[in-house]
Amino acid sequence: MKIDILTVVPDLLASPFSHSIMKRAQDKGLLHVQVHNLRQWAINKQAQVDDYQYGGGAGMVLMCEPLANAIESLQTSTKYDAIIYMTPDGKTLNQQTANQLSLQENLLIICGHYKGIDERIRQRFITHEISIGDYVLSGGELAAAVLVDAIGRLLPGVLNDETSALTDSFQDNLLAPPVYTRPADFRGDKVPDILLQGDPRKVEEWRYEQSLERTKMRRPDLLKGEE
Ligand code: 6GU
Repeated sequence: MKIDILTVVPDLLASPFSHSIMKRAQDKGLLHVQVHNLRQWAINKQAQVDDYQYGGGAGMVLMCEPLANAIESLQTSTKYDAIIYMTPDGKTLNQQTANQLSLQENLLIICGHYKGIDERIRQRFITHEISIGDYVLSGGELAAAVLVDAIGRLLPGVLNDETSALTDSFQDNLLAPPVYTRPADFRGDKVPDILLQGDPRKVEEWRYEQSLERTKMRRPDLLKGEE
């Protein structure tokens, strides 16, 4: 999968994909993330990409021309399956959306900044608008990093058996069960016996019960099929 990201602050996205699982995904050739600086498509020598909003009010808006030129220029070499705008008024990201997007070949992610992007760009080019939760970030970059991570780890071959996405929280609308490692006795707090006894069927059953219990207590909305 190829993911292009368009931003006015490319430095913010320099590190998130250069470590751990995202790095491995790229090293294996399963994921290719490319960050593009919107100022490459600025409208003048001042490298202008934003302007005051019509009607007045605080905050700058990313202008139509740099965005349109950037998107169209990237489209000459890539046919995008989705053009995603990261915005707090978008649809809240969940595992189902991450799963669906992980099946695509080419994604373009646009990061807003300041007050956002001109509405006409949203209507003309954007196919998906995604938020990562009900709070406001100062730009879409960190949200884009979250989205790429959530998608990237689902690509076939990225995770090995031990880190398999199949046992994640949310993958079956249940939270993950508690986990333990050595020692079996930490200051008198013991690991549940069933995990030490070596019966895989019993372990699986116990984990499922724990998942269910934890979901009932912490996220009953998930059991009702809500989001
Ligand atoms: Cl995608 N962008 C911004 N600026 N703030 C957010 C967000 C996105 N998702 C939640 N808050």
